[in-house]
Amino acid sequence: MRDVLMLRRTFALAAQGPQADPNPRVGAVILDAQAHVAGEGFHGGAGTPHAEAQALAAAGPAARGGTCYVSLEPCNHTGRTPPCAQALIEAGIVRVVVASRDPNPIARGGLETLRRHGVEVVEGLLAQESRALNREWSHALITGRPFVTWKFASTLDGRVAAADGTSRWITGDAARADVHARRARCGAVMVGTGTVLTDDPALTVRGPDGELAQRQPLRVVMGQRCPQIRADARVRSDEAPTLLLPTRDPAAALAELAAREVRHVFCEGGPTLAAALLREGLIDEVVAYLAPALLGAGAGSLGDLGITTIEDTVRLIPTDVTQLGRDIRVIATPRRHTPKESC
Ligand code: AOF
Ligand code: ZN
Repeated sequence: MRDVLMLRRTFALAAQGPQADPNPRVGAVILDAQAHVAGEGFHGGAGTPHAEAQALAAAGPAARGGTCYVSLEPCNHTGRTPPCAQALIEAGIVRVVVASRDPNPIARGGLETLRRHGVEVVEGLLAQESRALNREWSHALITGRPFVTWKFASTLDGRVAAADGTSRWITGDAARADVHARRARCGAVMVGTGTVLTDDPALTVRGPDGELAQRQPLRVVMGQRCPQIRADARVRSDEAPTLLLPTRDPAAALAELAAREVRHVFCEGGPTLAAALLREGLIDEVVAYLAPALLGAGAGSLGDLGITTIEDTVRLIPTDVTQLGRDIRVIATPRRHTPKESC
């Protein structure tokens, strides 16, 4: 009972950290030998100490003979920071309770190290909840490719632009603020070359007054027309890093991003790129902003999927419907996501 309660506390701590690539959100609690809380910690973002290291620092010598609760298996590697399994052993922790194993092939193995050093290890409690804390990160590490969110904003009749090509602004301020908040949590914002050549988007994360956020995701432009993107295109500004991927193969593009530690891709169109991803089964979530407006003509949000009969419709499972100002946001998944864990 106490194990479950303490693990829930580690989840609450983890949720205080930023949700942003490439690192997971992790929380840890240390109890001293008398089972009193001696220290707590959570991970504050890439390059900062891990949750266990924070909790150990807070506990100091009180950790000796104590228990460490942590939402994710302690790491076993020297990455941006030293291995936590070793730090727990050196601090004299005698019992470690973790909610889920680490799917990261570079970092995992902490539980074996702890057991080898005589530390009692309890695992598997609340594993689903722990993975849900880092849905996209877990997906990326388990499958080897980033989690892909496809976002679009359209009129109720599914148009993303008018017949003359104009497209600003279909949705209102609240919907646009929501888009920026979602961009901010991703490792990369991706569009096709068509979108850059016709819309010249900046693809940066900005506040309500246009001010740039401190952390900017990688801007990715994919497609064979990359060489046509002008040097003064807004996506090439120095406001954020940019990667041009002159390929039409979405799986290859995602593999390239996975190699750069991108765990969550926010795909913002256009219709050709979205269709290419969907055809390959590479879209994990759809976030649609629907404005109460009608155009009747103009480009649609999604290109040809090769579907000719209603039986082949791509059916989605809706997970959330929310009104934002006058617009409606629908979140849906193409299929249920239960990637098998290999560890
Ligand atoms: C975190 N925070 O609290 C824990 C993590 O690149 P590094 O050195 O920061 O290592 C990142 C990996 O360490 C991460 O992918 C995960 O496997 C493991 N544990 N990571 O960012 C933490 N405990
Ligand atoms: Zn660690």
